[in-house]
Amino acid sequence: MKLLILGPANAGKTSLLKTAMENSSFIAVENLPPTRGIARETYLFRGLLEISAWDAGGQQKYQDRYYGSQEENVFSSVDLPIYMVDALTVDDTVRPAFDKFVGKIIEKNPNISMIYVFINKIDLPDAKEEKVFELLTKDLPSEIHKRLSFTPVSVKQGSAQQKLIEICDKIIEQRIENMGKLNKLRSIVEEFKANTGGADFILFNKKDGLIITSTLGKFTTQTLQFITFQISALESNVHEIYMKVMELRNQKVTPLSLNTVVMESASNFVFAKEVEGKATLMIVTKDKKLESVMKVVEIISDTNPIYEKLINILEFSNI
Ligand SMILES: Nc1nc2c(ncn2[C@@H]2O[C@H](COP(=O)(O)OP(=O)(O)OP(=O)(O)O)[C@@H](O)[C@H]2O)c(=O)[nH]1
Ligand SMILES: [Mg+2]
Repeated sequence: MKLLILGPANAGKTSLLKTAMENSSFIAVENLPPTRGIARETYLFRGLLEISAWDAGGQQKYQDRYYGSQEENVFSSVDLPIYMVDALTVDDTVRPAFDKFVGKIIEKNPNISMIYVFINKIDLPDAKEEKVFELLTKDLPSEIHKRLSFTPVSVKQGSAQQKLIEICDKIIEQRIENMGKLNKLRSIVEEFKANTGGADFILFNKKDGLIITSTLGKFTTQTLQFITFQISALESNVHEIYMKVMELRNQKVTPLSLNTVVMESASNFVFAKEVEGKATLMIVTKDKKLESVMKVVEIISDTNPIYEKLINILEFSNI
């Protein structure tokens, strides 16, 4: 997991990492020299979570490089972005530097869920954490604000370390939970395969089009760009005819939805089915035998208990 901590010089970034991750006391790190460029360290947090910590020295000459030649390296693939400012500095350099950081993090990591902002040194009598908070949030668009989490902290008193540890614990929890879900999803697609005489199932995450799991293991492919099925004209036409048929049969009309498409090759059928707006299941039948095809249709029916299990897991996950 890549942690990037950036912010103005002297804010307390290195002090935080050393005390939270290396078990050093604050006194032991009180006379740290300014960090020159990026200092990288790897920690195994709680023996579980490997953290690659990128501590970005805040002096201007280094900052220019982060947003220049080193941009791709510094800002890409960040899992945990932290911006640290001190609570003493309220001047007109603070906000533009912050906006630049937030903008770059979101640009390079569009799926990032949270950017943490630590307003440090609140132990000092001149600390103005509320003013700094106001300065950083004034006229901030709400879609940006909701991705930011502000915390007034003190590395000296230990609250910054507590907060960082809390964040890392949450990441561990989330990962363990997701692992469990992933294993369950994997076993469900295997169950599908066993019940359909060997069809292959590939489950795609709808949001990014990436494979969640499949009966072919992990493999890379182009993202599935089937964002939503659209066939509006045909759909309304089919709907009308369907209603007529049901009327003639004296059967109840229930809503029709376009959630499955079927394609055919000389030797297979290929199904793509939307799963509760969260995922798309792609199925390649083993052959074109009636039995193989019927089994697939049966398994992806909303009332099939294994299919229901799949829906339940996806419903409560944020994979
Ligand atoms: N009073 C007080 N001082 C702090 C706190 N956190 C850090 N400091 C002091 O602030 C100074 C700068 O700390 P660093 O951790 O080196 O700051 P930095 O953000 O890494 O600075 P650069 O590497 O230059 O970007 C040191 O003298 C720290 O002891 C705090 O919570 N309270
Ligand atoms: Mg430093």
